[in-house]
Amino acid sequence: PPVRRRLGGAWGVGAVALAVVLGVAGDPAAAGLGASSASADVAATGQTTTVQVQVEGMRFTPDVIEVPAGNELVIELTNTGTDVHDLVLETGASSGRLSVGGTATVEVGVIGRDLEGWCSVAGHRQMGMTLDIVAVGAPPVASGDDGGTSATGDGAPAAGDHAAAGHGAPSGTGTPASDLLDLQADPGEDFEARDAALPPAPDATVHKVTFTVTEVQAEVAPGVTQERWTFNGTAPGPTLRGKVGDRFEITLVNDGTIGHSIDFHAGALAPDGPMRTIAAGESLTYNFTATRSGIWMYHCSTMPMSMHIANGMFGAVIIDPPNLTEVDREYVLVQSEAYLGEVGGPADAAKIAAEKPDLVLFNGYANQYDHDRLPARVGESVRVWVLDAGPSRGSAFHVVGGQFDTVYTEGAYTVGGPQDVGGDPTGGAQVLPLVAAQGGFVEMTFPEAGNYPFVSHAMVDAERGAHGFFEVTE
Ligand SMILES: [Cu+2]
Repeated sequence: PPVRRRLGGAWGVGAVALAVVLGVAGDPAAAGLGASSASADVAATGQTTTVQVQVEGMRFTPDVIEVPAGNELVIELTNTGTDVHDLVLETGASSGRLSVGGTATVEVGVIGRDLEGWCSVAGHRQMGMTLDIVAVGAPPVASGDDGGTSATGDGAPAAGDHAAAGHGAPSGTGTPASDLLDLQADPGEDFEARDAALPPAPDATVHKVTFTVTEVQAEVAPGVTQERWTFNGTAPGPTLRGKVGDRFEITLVNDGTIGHSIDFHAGALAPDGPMRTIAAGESLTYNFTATRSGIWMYHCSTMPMSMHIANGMFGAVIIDPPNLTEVDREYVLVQSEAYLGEVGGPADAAKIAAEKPDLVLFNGYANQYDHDRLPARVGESVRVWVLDAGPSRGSAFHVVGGQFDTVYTEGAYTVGGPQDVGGDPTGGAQVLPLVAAQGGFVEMTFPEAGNYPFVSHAMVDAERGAHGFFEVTE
């Protein structure tokens, strides 16, 4: 059986041999004590070991506690970190959520075997917030038998290991949301797709906007609800639009339960102050001038960023190129991945780390424009802005039955446009290629009435939600 890496070296080899010899005697589950017991079958000494544990960044310090087997362990935890944290043990003992500066005492009980603990705030365990309690002098037990310890031995649950990923989390129901996933299902009578139509930039040259962070329950596919972390209640957050030279004065208010922040790619500035993480209840101002055109991503930049973005904290700022031509219709689509955690819980950090999304979404909901098709008319010029918010995967935006006469990617026309790039008016394109965090737009004219699917032509993504329709009429 695999042995915990922390044992390592010669001790690890010895532990394997001993585990075989001791067999059932060393197995707390077999002894009827189960995963919730810290004591295994050790005799209590009547003594208590008290340990102060603090937080440094995304670490517990100390992160290994050695306790003489048979002693009671009491952990006095102080959150000396910069964000909300907690300590949950595999026995189920928990400190509860601690805000910055908060303290709690965790009575672990008599220590008869090694135990693992972690911070249950989404993504923190995967970033290394684990705590190992080593029972000194207890019979060694191989990790495969010690009840509740991850089989990978490094504190990170394997992808799809929902029980381990969600253990001790405050939200979520314990049921994997992916169990409910049915992409053929109808979203229901009252389903309303997010409006993909893009209004023109306002005349004002100063944009004063408040972004309020909330953690809400929202569907990402029919019948599949996740805890989404949002700017102003939706994922993606609001689309902002302006012109080169415009000033953006953003107030960020954190009405969530943990630390959050924001990073606007649309402005260049020193990130130190404006992109700092603020605790729940705090706010900050973030001012920038848009000096360059394009469709720019914004996102929460609090660690782990992959988790905060995967949970919905992203959106687009569109800065019109000065020579942008008039078109008949404009749409904006933001592509992102969903890594389903428990029903009602946040994303699954192990799936994020493995880049194994359950869904790829346009504007936050699987296949939503299959149900509410985007209208267009034959002969109209249609511009579609696309941002790939990731957090990790690219996009190959394509319209089935359509051809792009103009492509603009990351600040430059690559096909067509006012300068007729390449000097070949017959040139066309089939895909807008975007890696994570890139954006651009395409322009096209539909030749005849019909239903034109749009997809990410990375086919596995089209088949897990990155799909919609233009409904083109005469
Ligand atoms: Cu955040």
